[in-house]
This record gives sequence, C-alpha cells and structure tokens, in this order.
Amino acid sequence: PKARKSEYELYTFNTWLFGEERRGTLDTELATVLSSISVACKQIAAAVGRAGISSLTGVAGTGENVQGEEQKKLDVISNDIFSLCLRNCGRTGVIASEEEENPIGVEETTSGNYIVVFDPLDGSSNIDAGISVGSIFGVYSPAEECIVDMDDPEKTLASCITNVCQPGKNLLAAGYVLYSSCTILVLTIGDGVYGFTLDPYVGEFVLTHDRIQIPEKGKIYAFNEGNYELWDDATRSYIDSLKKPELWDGKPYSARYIGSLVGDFHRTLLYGGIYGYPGDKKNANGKLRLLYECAPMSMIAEQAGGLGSTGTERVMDIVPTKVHQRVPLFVGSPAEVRYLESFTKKAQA
Ligand code: P6P
Repeated sequence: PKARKSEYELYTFNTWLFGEERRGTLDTELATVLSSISVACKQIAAAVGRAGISSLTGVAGTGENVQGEEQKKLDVISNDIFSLCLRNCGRTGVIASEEEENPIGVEETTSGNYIVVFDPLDGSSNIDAGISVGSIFGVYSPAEECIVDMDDPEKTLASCITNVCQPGKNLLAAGYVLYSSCTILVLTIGDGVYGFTLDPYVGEFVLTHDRIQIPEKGKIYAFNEGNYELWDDATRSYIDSLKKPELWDGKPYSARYIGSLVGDFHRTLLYGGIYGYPGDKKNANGKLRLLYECAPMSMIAEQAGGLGSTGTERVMDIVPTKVHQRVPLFVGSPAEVRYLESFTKKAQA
C-alpha cells in the first residue's frame, strides 16, 4: 500500500474513497453508496462468523427463493442487511437482489439515485460446513427512466433493469466481499482493482492489495466436473486437454472447486487460471446470473488484466433482458479463457 506517514496511519476503505474523490474517479454520492455496502458486509461477516453460535445455520423455513433454491437463515438476514444499508444511505433509487423476485424502488432516496444489484450471500449452501461464502454487488449509473413512479413502480422497474443495467455501458462499480480465513473486500470503479482486508480489532477494511493484476496464465481450473456428462463436446475437450501432461511440459492443471463463486474467483484473480460455469444439457445458459454475478466478476477480471466470457462473447457486451437472466461464465487469466474460446468458438463456427 501507499507509503505511510506514521506507524499509526491506517489506510482504510474510507481513506481510499476520499482519495478517489480527490482524484475525481468517483463522486461523493457513489462514495456514500460504496461505504454503505462496506458496512453491510461487515455486518454480514459478523453474522456468518457467529452462525453456529447464534443458531443461524440451517434453512430459513421460507421455502424456495425465486431461483428455486431453498433459502438459508443467513440468506434472508444478509438480504435484509444489504437492503437496509442501501435504503438508509439515501443514494439508491432501485435495488435488485438475487433473493428478491422483482427489483425494488427505494422511497428513501434523497439524491444519487444509483441502481445497485447484489447477491447478498453467494454460496450459502456452504455455510453449515463453515466453508467460504461471499457477497457480490454491482452499481449501475443513475438514469431518468429509473426514477421510480411510486404510484406504479412495476412499470418503471422492469424497463429500468433491462434498459439501464448494461454492464459494458453503465456498470460503474463492481465488487465482492469474501468471508473466509480473512474477510476481504475487492472492488473496481473502472480504474484498477483494489483489495481491502477487514481488521477485526478496528472494524475497518484496510487497503492490502493495491492494483491487483491477474497472472497472464495460471495452472488451476475451477469447474464442477460432476456436470461433465452434461457439457457440450467443446467444453469437455477443453477440460480433457488441461489434464494431458504432454500439452503442459509434463505438468497438467490442478482442479480446485469449493462451490462458492467468490472463493473460487478470488483464488483465480490472485493465482491465475480459470473459473467456469458452462451451459449444459439441463440449463443451456448455465447457473450463474448475469447482472449480479457474471458481470461484476467479469468487470473485476478485465480491470485486473483478465477476461470474462460466455464462451462465445464478452460478458460485458451483453444487453440484459431479465433481472435474473443466466449466462455461461468463463472468467480468469487471458491464456486460459482464450484457450477455452478456441474450443467453443470453433464449435460455434
Ligand atoms: P454447483 C453457489 O450456489 C453458486 O451460485 C456459486 O457460488 C458456485 O460457484 C456455484 O453456484 C456452485 O454450483 O452446481 O457447482 O453446486
């Protein structure tokens, strides 16, 4: 991190936000939104860390969410925490959550009017086993057409998401928080990728990764090979090739997959390699959602020198049609993603 003036100087997330405001890379309104997200994630970190103690493991008993996944207690709690922080910061106009069927118009907006999409607790099936989970978010720029008519919110909300939340045009900020051996916030506002580790004694995120660069090439792939028989031939041939020692100077790739996108992605970002969730015979577009999983991770990857692809197109080029729209995702080092595309694009041709 930057040179410290004194051993007592703490380069916190808010210090960084003030610095970016001075540099003109973001305005005070967006800084307020990002600061409120960091508070939400500190609260979620505390809840996740104490899940077993305060009997927050297990299912919520609320049945399935819009994704058809059984909600965990912490899914509901994390969603409430995220929504409340975003409402109370007064700078958001629309929020869309993985846990909510429809986007929500925020009545507490005083200014800013940003659109925030988020997956409050991704990988929550890992919670009861104490395995890493994470929160993922994206902040889209405000737009006239997203100023919600509170007398008829439905009319505005759907069009707002599809017309405004275009990753390549309006995604201003993308980030995630990994709740693991450390709690780390990783963020880009379009000018590099930064990592902030939570200091539990101070309760602040402290800058620990200044302008993360993903390795050009890695040696790890993260795919759920349990789906191998469901994949298309191109994906299978790609994975088969990663295992051939003769193709890699006698050292084939290693497989690492923890079933939590944030954990698998964060390792890929720092160590290099590829994370993939392909389409398959059951779900042609795979499992991951464009707006609050694939687009934020792809923006971060690109800002760190990597790539985010569906196998046939750049994720950031996709214009969404639905808030929970799914797309295949291949994200990570340029070498691995380009090599994957050499299989998928050939098959497409
Ligand atoms: P599968 C978690 O449900 C998630 O959305 C990602 O965090 C994770 O990478 C993926 O799905 C795991 O899905 O089908 O491999 O269990």
